[in-house]
Amino acid sequence: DGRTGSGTAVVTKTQTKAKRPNLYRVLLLNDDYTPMEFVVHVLIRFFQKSQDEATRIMLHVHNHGVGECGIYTYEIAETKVTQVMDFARKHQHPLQCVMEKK
Ligand code: TYC
Repeated sequence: DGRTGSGTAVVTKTQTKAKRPNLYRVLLLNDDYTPMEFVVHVLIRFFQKSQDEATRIMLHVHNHGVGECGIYTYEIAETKVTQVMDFARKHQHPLQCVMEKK
């Protein structure tokens, strides 16, 4: 009824502004040891890239040091980073995957 036990009125405003979710960029970092084919596989498996797009991104990371895998909401970005880091560790590759606020 709009009143708390303390007799204080509570006014709730209907949400009007559509608020955009915070987005995060998931990045792969270059290193000297992870095989190129492994990185391509990671991009296909965890980021739904085609063979050609995965190869393009892998070569970009190889040549520039860092590259974008995708842009996601916080929870999804965090899940991707964990999946890639667990997969790389399992195969004993030093591949690093990080997220940054867009
Ligand atoms: N630089 C690695 C090599 O020459 C390939 C590589 C690409 C590693 C992208 C990591 O995120 C990476 N084998």
